[in-house]
Amino acid sequence: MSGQFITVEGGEGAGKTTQLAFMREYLEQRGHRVTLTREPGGTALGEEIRSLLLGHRHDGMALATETLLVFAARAEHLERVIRPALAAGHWVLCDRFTDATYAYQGGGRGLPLERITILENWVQGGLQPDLTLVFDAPVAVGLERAGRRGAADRFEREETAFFERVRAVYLDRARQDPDRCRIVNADRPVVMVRAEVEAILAKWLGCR
Ligand code: Z5A
Repeated sequence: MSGQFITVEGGEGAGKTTQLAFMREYLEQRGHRVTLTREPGGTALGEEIRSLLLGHRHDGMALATETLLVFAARAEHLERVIRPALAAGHWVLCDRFTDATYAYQGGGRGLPLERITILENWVQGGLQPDLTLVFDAPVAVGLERAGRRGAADRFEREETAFFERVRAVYLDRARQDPDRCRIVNADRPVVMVRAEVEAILAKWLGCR
């Protein structure tokens, strides 16, 4: 089987990183070679861009700057990590991708979605994830979990309404694209979420 591109999405503290480790284990146990990566980031330059985006040195960043930085990091990531890994037959597991831009810059910050689509078409050239898991939990639940990690990043300082808009866009996109997206109820204990994720992967693998 050729490489597959799987992304995980969701609001803060939805449990993406936790479940990605289980997903990697599940796929490797079935003989797949896995490249686990994240956005923004995934390359040396991308991680530098990530620290500009998440840190507090540039709190007054223009929305266009923020969006272009996200796509600059994505262009590097696609060129240096994602496309080569897929070409080598790896399964790429990516913690956030372009759905996050629609959710955060589009939903959260109000950037017209068609501008994101222009950048998406340019930078991705038609490449889309084969499968996207959207981890969904009430905003308060996710923020409480994320808060356990300590200092808030530039996004985590936003007000609750921002995260409600982010959540709404994620759910909307997932419902509009059911072939690619699965919504996972993340407001349950880790083991229950893991069981659902593995069931989704098992079914999906069975159809490949
Ligand atoms: N961003 C953007 O604006 N535009 C874009 O295009 C992209 C990103 C790609 C970085 O994301 C930021 O970049 C992000 C949007 C923006 N906003 N922020 N902040 P990130 O993925 O690095 O940051 P994050 O969403 O804050 O990730 P996170 O906090 O690491 O959340 P998570 O990965 O979903 O959760 P976790 O680390 O697995 O779990 C968090 C805690 O909850 C931890 O203590 C776990 O042990 C616990 N946990 C996990 N699952 C459970 C369950 N089921 N029950 C109870 N406790 C749990």
